[in-house]
Amino acid sequence: MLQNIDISKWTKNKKVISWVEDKIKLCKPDSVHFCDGSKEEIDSLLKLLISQNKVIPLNPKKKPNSYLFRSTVDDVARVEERTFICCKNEEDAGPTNNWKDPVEMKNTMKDLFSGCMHGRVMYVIPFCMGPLSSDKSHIGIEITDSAYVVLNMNIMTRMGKKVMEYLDKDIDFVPCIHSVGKPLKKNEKDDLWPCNPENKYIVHFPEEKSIWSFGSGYGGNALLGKKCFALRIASNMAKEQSWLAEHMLILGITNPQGEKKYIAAAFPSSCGKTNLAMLQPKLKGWKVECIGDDIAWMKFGEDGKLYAINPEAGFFGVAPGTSYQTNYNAMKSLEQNSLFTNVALTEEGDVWWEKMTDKIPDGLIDWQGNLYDPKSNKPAAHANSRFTAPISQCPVRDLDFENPKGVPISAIIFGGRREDVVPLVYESFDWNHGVFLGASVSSQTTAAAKGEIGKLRHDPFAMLPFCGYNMADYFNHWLNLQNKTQSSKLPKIFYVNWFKKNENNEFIWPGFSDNIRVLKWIFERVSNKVSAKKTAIGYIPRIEDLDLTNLDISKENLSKLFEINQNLWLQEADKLQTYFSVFKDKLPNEMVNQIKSLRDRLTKETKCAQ
Ligand code: TSX
Ligand code: MN
Repeated sequence: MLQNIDISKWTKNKKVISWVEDKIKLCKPDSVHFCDGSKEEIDSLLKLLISQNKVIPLNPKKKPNSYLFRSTVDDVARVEERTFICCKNEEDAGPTNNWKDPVEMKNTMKDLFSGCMHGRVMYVIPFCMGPLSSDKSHIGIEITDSAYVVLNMNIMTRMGKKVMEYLDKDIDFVPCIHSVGKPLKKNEKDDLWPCNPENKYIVHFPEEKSIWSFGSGYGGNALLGKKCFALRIASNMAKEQSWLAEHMLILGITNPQGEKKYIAAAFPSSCGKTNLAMLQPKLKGWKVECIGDDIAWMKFGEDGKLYAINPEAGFFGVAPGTSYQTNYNAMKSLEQNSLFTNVALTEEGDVWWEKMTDKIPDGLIDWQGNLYDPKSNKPAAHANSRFTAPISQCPVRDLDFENPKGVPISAIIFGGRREDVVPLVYESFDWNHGVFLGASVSSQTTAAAKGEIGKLRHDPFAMLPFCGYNMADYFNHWLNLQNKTQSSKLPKIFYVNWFKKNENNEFIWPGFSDNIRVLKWIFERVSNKVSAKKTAIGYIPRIEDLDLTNLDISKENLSKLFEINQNLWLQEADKLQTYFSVFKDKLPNEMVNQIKSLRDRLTKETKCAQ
């Protein structure tokens, strides 16, 4: 049984003390552990998990200080249908979120959490999203009964003792409570991956800015600093305080003359965001450096420019597809001090996943712990298996990653996976048109498990599962930002598509390292060094302005890459209008105007050069 715990020894912050006391009473853990983030703490947690067979230490000669976790089959991904935004008015959650009344939901959660940590340790994790000393950063505390969560939060956030001085100064925090939802009876043996698949709830209270998560131990469901806090709750804070919390990578790009600019980019899943964030450029003299691969918090600086920080401290990346060929810098980042979830295990005690190497190693153990049969037609690693690696280990991490000011953003890129219609790159006419491009982000599906392959899915700003309020209000928030600064200070907005195919169903653009050619054009557009061709959908590069040095691509393929088909684009406008109709009269008029102007430009066949 739990003795009285004196929380005031841990912090002077009254709000923290009463919140933690309250949750101890509610969850009734066997003991409470206040995380300090020390090496000793992490090592002893690992020792405990190893003794319980809940983690497999990898071969230190292959992956030093790295560990493999295996989840159960019913807990392998985020659960969007179990994710809720609980604000007073349903309309404030909007048509793209699941809404529940906050009072009702709070009662449901209190019932679920009541006694849910019986037989377990309650870990209290103070964490900071963003550099510790930054005025753009925000603090949270996650209460959890999962040691896996503690280990991951230790890589993904700045956590532990270093955060306490800020809490002691009475700085506000976002309370986050998580439980795997599997209390243990006396002498009951624990599962290797405890969870409660029948009762998963990922719940956000945007008005009080708190998070309650129950029943899942996986990724974004359980590491509450990431999608729940840094996107869903932070998007609400951002709306109230005129900043942006976005599902964007941040990269620095330096030209051969040593001039540097920063770019933020938003893509739906399976478009290779992590690959772009740490790209190895093909063009001589160009350099790309990584600030982050998933989330950007952007606020206006005193100079009127938009400054971005990465609230995270690690990569929680999809493993399959990652290789030294497709993403050398990610592979270097995960060579040590990393965690792996649901990947395959080799005979040598190393990790493996699909497309890591051409040859499938002999004697693989699959993600469920069974000997792998390459003839089974099933993958050895789960399609959503993950690596957790510190950004500090990324060979091309940007030195300004820890800069509390953040980095000035010169360009914002949106994109999606489209076999047809959308050209390799185009630039918006102005801010309103750029916001329209963000709102129109869509991607064709790749995963066979989720509906048909190739189906078009709208995913505005790549924020569909992550916007913590009405998406129509979010469009409006983006439109309003232009009133906060001079238009010359705003980033230029672009749209890219690496995935156009030819009539033989082959990708036309080589992608990956060659994407630097597109980034170069964007860089030079931003510095007004290169011209563009005005079309009905936006500005596209003149072929002679795109650096195609040492690239073997035919004239036909090139023209196909930049073809704008009037009929297909009119259909595109129709599809978008249909999609936007879910927002009813909440949709900003400007979005309606943008569709109308697009149709007008397409039908007027504007082919005027500029
Ligand atoms: O990440 C990708 N990027 C961005 C890289 C910085 N991928 C992988 C997407 C799944 C996550 C890409 N796939 C990209 C891309 O630019 N392009 C493609 C399509 C493609 C795939 C293979 C080849 C060319 C294009 N070529 C060969 O396989 C030889
Ligand atoms: Mn993401």
